[in-house]
Amino acid sequence: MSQVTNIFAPAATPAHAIFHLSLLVLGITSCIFLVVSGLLLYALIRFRNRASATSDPQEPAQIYGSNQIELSWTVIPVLIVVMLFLATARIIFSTENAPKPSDALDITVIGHQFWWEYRYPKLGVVTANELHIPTGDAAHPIPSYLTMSSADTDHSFWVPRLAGKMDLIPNKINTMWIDPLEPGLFLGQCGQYCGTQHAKMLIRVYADRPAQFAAWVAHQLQPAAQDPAAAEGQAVFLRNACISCHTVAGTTAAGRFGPDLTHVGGRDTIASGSVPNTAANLRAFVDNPAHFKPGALMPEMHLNAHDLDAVAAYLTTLK
Ligand code: HEC
Ligand SMILES: [Cu+2]
Repeated sequence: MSQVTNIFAPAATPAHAIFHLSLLVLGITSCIFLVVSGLLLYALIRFRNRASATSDPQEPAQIYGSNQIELSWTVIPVLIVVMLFLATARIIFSTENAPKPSDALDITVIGHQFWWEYRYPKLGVVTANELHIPTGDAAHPIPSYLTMSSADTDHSFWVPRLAGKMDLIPNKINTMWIDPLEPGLFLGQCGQYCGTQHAKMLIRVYADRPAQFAAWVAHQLQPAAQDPAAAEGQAVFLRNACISCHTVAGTTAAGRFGPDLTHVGGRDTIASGSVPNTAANLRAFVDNPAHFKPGALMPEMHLNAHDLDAVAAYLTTLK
C-alpha cells in the first residue's frame, strides 16, 4: 500500500518528467548541502578552542573584503538558480504543450465537497470517485485529458504516481493529462483544503487494459439494474428525497448534487474512497453519513430500520 502514492515510483509520462526533475534538484541541493556543511565542520574542528591556543591569546590576521570571494558567492548561486529555473520551465512547457493525439480520451472532472464527479462526454458515461482510464505503453501511450472545474470551492487533483497536482477552481477550467503506462490502481488525495471532510476526499484511478476499459464503458452505458427482488428498496429510494440529489439512470432519480448511483454497487468503495463498498457500510452510510464522514453534505435520512435494509439491498444490486 505504501507504494501506491510513491512519487519515486512514477507510472505515467508527466510523473516521469517530474521524477527526473526532482532527482536533478535533489542532486544539486545535496551537493550544496555537502559543501556547506563540510566547510562548516572543517572550520569547527580546525579552529576549535584548544589548550595550546589559550596559552597564546593572539588574534589571527584580520582581512577586510575580497572581490573574488564576493563575486564567486554571487555568480555561482545565480547560475544554479537560473539552471534550476530553466530545467523546471522546460518540464512545465513540455507537459502543457504536448500535442493531443486524436485518440485521446476526454473526461470532465468536477470537484464537490467531498467527492469527485467524472463525466466522459464523448462516451456518455457518468460516474463518481473511481476513475477508469485506459492503459497505453511507452510505444503507444493513450492519454486521458481531464477538463477540471469545481461545483463549490477549490479542490486539487493529486495522484502522485501519475502527475503533479492540478487545482479545480469554480468558474475556471484547468486541464491536465495522464497516460498510465502500466495497468493498476493509483491512489490520490484532494490536495487543497476544501472543508471538514477534505481528508476523506480520496482519489482512485483504475488504469485498465484497453479491452477491459471498453468492457467497463459498455457496462456503465447500461441503465440501472432492475432486480425484482429489490423492488421494495427501489420504491423506498424513489419516494424519498434521494432522487433530488442522486441519479439512477432509467428511473425518475435525476439529481446531480450527490454522486451518480446508477452503478454504485459495482464500485469498490463508497464515500469517496473512505470505506469499502459492503452492504453493511452502505446501510450505515445511508442511515447517517456522518458515521463515516462527519460534515458530509448528505443529510441524515431518518429512514426506519426496515426501509434502511431495503434501500441498502437495492443499492447493492446496482452493479
Ligand atoms: C441533500 C442531498 C442528498 C440527499 C437527499 C441524499 N443524498 Fe446521498 N449523497 C449526497 C452527497 C453530497 C453524497 C456524497 C457524500 C460524500 O462522499 O462526501 C452522497 C453519497 C451517497 C452515497 C455514496 C455514494 C458513493 O459512491 O460514494 C450513497 C450510497 C447515497 N448517497 C445514497 C443515498 C440514499 C439512499 C438517499 C435517500 C435515502 C440519499 N443518498 C439522499 C447527497 C444526498
Ligand atoms: Cu477537496
